[in-house]
Amino acid sequence: MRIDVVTIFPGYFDALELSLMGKARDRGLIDLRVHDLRESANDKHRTVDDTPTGGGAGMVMKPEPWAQALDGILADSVGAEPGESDEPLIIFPSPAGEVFTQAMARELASEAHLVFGCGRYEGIDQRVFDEYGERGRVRLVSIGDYVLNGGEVASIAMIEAIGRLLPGVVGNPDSLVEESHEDGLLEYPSYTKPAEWRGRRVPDVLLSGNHAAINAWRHEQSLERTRRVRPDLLDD
Ligand code: 6GU
Repeated sequence: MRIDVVTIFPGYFDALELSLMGKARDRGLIDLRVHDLRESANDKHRTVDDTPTGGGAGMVMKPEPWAQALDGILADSVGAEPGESDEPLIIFPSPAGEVFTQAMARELASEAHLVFGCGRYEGIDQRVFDEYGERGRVRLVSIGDYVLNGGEVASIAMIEAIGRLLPGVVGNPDSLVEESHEDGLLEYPSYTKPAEWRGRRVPDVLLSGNHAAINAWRHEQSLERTRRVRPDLLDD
């Protein structure tokens, strides 16, 4: 999968050189390219923001640097024809977007080319969304009901959630199946050796060798935990 990121803080994305994401990149499974939006600003101060039209607090990101950056990426995309399956999907992280879920991560993992446009300040001029939404596919996506300073941390979270679903990124694919949210429930508790630690015993069933009983216990734990912590997940 190809992933382009446009940001005024490329340094955030150094985190994706670590651990599984770093290995996936070294192995060519994820082609991540980070672009500094300021390089698409044409004035000598590399201005990317301006005051909100109509007044109000904060600053808004100017449309033209975004257009320069996105046009460059789209022109150099895998299958740049609109309507083709390889047509890139542009994601703008935004607290005003649809909420990112494991189901959305699965859906996005089947894309050939994702572009993350990281806004800062009070957001990006609306005409950028309108322009690229008309020319291709654009989604505004939030990672939850709280406010971050910009789209960078949200993009990193989404790229990791999507990237680990790509074939070969996680060594043992079984570990993807038994996780929280994959079956709509929270994950059951895990234990390792020793069987007793500071007077706390591992539940006997896990030491029984009875795999049917172990699976039943784990499912019951998942249900109980979900009912207690996230009853909203059981609503449907
Ligand atoms: Cl995607 N961006 C920002 N700035 N804040 C958020 C968010 C995104 N998702 C939750 N809060």
